[in-house]
Amino acid sequence: DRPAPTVPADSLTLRRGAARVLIDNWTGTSTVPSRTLYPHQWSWDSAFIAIGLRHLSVRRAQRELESLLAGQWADGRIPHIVFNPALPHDAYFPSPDFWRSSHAGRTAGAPTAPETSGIVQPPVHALAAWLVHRADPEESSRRGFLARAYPRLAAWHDYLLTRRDLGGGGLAAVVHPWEPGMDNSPCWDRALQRVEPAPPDAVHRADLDHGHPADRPTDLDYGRYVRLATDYREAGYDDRAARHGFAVEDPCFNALLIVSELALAAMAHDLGATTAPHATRAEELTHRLVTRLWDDTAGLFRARDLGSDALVDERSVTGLIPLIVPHLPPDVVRRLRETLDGPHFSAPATRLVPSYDLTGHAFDPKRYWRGPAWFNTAWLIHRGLSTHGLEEDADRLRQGVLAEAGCSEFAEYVDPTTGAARGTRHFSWTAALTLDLLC
Ligand code: 9YW
Repeated sequence: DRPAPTVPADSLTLRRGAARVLIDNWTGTSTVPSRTLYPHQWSWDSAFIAIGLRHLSVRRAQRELESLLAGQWADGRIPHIVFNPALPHDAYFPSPDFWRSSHAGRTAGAPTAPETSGIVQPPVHALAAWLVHRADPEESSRRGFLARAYPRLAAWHDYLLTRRDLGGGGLAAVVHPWEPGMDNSPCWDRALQRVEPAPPDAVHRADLDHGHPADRPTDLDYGRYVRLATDYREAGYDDRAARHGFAVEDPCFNALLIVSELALAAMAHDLGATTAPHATRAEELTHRLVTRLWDDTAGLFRARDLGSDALVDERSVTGLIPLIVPHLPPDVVRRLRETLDGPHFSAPATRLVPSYDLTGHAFDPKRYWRGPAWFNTAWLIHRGLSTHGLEEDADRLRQGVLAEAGCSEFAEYVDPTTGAARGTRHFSWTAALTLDLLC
């Protein structure tokens, strides 16, 4: 065991390093998560990136979100990828040729350009837009940033609350493991067993050109991801027509919807609207989140598999992120804090939060969302701890983020038990959220 590194004494060096990553990954209209592994625009990455960019350039942070919103569909969905038309099609798999949004998604309202994917990612965008606005309200008002973003973000949430209420319990469901943003989490293993993988020749692992196979999802995972995406495409990405082979209510996804509803409430107030529904919705969603997903025995939220209508018997970081919701019952907050400090998630060597139960049967400290610690989840939990006045815990996590980001070259993720860097380096949201925690 190595001793936990301290934050580099020179936080200016860290700030410069983080800014350099964001500058290098800026394409002129948005920021790629990684120049090599993820060379297009990703949805929740851009939201996290905008939160950091606002400290470098408010205009650029606005632009980041507006570029993403340019890919929004008429049904309100914000796609998980907006493709850069200048790149060759084999730069990333699945490419625009696979998703065919402008054709296959026409009924569901996909734009004719840009090409996008047909699935979504967690709704952290309204929170990001509000934080970007707050960074310089005058500049934002002068440019009409909120007035343009608000109706689009409200339409996005309407999509999730109507078309994606697949369980009928008032929460939004995800229909693909890429949608909760934690692709190969052990939480999805059982639900995915029901999915027949696509044949190997339908899958082109472009990710393995840039990532180590031990750090990435397996071929079997990819076969199933491709099958689910193909079936959704064949149904025209129409949630009323599609028979989803995978449908899950994810705690992190819904918690972000709640804090983003609260951000919309603040935006509506700022814009002078008097009858916006967002605060009431946030309250109702909080109640449903606790009723449908809280597991009092385990002391964390669980994903609900709508295929079996049962809570998934795995402990994952997704179940801790609802700490970010402000109006949780005090007992739930107390239990979440205990769980964070307990044997399943406490990783003193890094002070970060593993993506999956350290004692769990599927724990793998290297492989993506099956154990490694990620910086976006740490940032969300840090915000949750602060929201509930747990400043000492929040500060410990912040120190962990700054130390590990600095000594891992802004890695995509790290081994929570050693701090060893994993995945790609110079990863944008790691840099952006480091910058945010430094400011
Ligand atoms: C994919 C871009 C995305 C993230 C996800 C992460 C991974 C794989 O990379 O997804 O090909 O979409 O799991 O959270 O947004 O950084």
